[in-house]
This record gives sequence, C-alpha cells and structure tokens, in this order.
Amino acid sequence: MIVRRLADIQGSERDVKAENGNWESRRLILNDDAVGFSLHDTIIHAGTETLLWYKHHIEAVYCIEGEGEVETTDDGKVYPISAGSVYLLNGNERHLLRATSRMRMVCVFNPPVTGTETHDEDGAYRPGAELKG
Ligand code: 9YT
Repeated sequence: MIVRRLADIQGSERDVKAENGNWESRRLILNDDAVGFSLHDTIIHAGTETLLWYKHHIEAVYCIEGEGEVETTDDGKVYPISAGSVYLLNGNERHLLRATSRMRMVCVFNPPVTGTETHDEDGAYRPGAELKG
C-alpha cells in the first residue's frame, strides 16, 4: 500500500505549475506507481481561461471547490461547473476551462501521466506518456 499526503507533495517535483500560470497540479499518483491511472489535486486560478485537448488520455475532473465552466470547442456547448460537478472527457474533447473563482479539481488520467508532461501548443499532453517511467 502507498500513502501520500498533499503536504509532502507541495513544493516537490510532483507539484507542477503551468507555464502560462493558469493552474497548479499536485500529482498524488503517477505512472511510476503502476496502477493504470494518475490522480491529481489541481488548482485552477481565478479568472483564467485554458485551452486543453487530451488527445491521448481520458480525464475525469471532479470539482470540489470553486466555480467556472467548460466549453467544448467543436460544438460551443458550455457546461457550468461548481463544487460537486464532475466532467468526463471520454471523447478526447478539445475544450476551454474558465475559472470564475479559484477552482480545486481532483483529476484522474488514463493512461497515467508520468508527471513531467507539459501541454503542447494544442493543449495536449504528448502521446507515449504511458510508455515511460
Ligand atoms: C482540469 C485540467 O485538466 N487542468 C489542467 C491540468 C491537469 N488536470 C493536470 O495535469 O493535472
């Protein structure tokens, strides 16, 4: 069994900040743990808009604090998100995430991320993450 605490991850290499300053992701479970998914406690900063497109991953995002919205860019649909909402990107949807207030999200990725990925110009994590580590 593995036990980790957010306090131990904060400020470590598992605490990853977006290059554009929009979010901070504390990676609690990663590919190295070899369980088939990764689990992140992610802060989305208030007033930000982020283009995301996980072309190679499924992501579930459970909002536990704050408010915002997700827009799927293919159809322009907007989904209000607040504490208690979960959205599941089961179709690799390209989307915009807007935070009205500071949002705290519990994110699950399948395949798991290794922890070192950054978003490319499309907002995607590069493929093959699941093969490393
Ligand atoms: C909600 C979302 O996708 N935010 C971007 C960061 C990502 N969840 C991560 O790497 O934790």
